[in-house]
Amino acid sequence: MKKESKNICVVGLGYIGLPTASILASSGHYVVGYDIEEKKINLLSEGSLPFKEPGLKTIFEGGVKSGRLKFSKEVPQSDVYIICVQTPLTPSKKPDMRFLKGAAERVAEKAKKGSLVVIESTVYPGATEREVIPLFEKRGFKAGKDVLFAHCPERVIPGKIIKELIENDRVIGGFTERCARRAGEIYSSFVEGRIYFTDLRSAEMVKLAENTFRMVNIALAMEFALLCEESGINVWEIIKLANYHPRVNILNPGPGMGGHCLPVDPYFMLREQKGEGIIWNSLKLNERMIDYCASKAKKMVKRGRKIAVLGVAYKKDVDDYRNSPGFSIGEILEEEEYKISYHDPYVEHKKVVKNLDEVIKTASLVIIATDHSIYRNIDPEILGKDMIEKNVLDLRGIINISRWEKAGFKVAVLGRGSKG
Ligand code: SAJ
Repeated sequence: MKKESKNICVVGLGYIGLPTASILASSGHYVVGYDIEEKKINLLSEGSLPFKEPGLKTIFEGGVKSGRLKFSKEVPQSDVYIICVQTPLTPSKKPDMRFLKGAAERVAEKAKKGSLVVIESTVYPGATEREVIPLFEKRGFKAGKDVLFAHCPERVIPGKIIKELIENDRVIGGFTERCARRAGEIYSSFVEGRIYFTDLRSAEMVKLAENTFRMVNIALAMEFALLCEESGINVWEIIKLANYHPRVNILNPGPGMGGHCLPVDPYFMLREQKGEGIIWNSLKLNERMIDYCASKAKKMVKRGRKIAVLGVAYKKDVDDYRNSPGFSIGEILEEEEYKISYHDPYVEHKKVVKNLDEVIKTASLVIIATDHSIYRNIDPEILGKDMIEKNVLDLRGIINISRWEKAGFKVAVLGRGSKG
């Protein structure tokens, strides 16, 4: 596909938008990054990054230095707009399209004939046509003719965003085939993976299907863990052995799927459907895991004792704590009069202490809530020396049980039945 420099405005400079803007600039486009948060624009304009992501600093600084990456507090006129704003859930678990509609409104005010608008935000099937396109049509633009629309969902994971933005295959859905092709010209300027074309709603549904597939499979692993605990079986042993089957890949149980994707996106799929099926029940099981894990902790130590929660990031080796099981479990225990301390080597948060000794001191229980790599090799002999009681609840199945038992710990592991 031909590679031509375009004026591109990336709307929303979060975990997806900022890396995407940086990569587009390094691929020869003239990029303006816009975000509704003025303090983020100020930070970026001073050359600072609002979050850590391997490889981002180099590409970001290269783009700024080349003059191809700039930041603005206003949405500019542009050939192409790529919208990467958050699409959370409302309290009643319905898609909250406010941020997307706000961003689309600001783009519609500046769009001109020939503009291409790509939505990367995760939306429900039909959302681009129902929530975005009318904002342009009310200004006299004809969709697919005056302004082109496409949906290109992202599928990167924190910690590998730059690499995956370049290497992952992408799906592009167009309002018309021409819309999809025009979007393809932009993405093929930096995507080394394959680009697959489809229609708008299919692309919107593909994203949801990907994350729902993963969510349901993790929920299945969680259900296996609960069943194994009841039957005195060690689920971790079962998973290891079952996965030797050439066509079986059971995922890991955990204290609850966090982040802004897996516990959220499947609700977009259920938008109009009453929840009774596998997806609904998997989401409900995921939500129950927080209470289940808190009740496991309550059975191990008396009220009023201190409990150290290790890990508040939603998954290993990242600094993102959205929908974090660690904080949710800690909050339940705090309501039951336990004293809670939080440790996390990656997360910056007022409740999080970086000094592990301080977090552990006088604790009666250590809960491992995130499978950060550094927790795998903690020395229980050292860790336990300042504890009042030596109890550990491993919610991620990562510790060496015999090593902790030898250090005098009473060990409980999610999914490991008492006789397991
Ligand atoms: N988790 C488990 N057990 C597992 C795997 C994960 O409990 O076996 C938990 C994690 O601890 C975490 C949550 O699930 O709390 C989600 O982690 P994740 O690694 O599964 O996914 P995300 O949310 O970081 O990224 C997902 C990815 N989607 C798929 O793998 C299908 C990613 O490709 C998407 O780009 C991302 O959602 C997104 O932004 O949609």
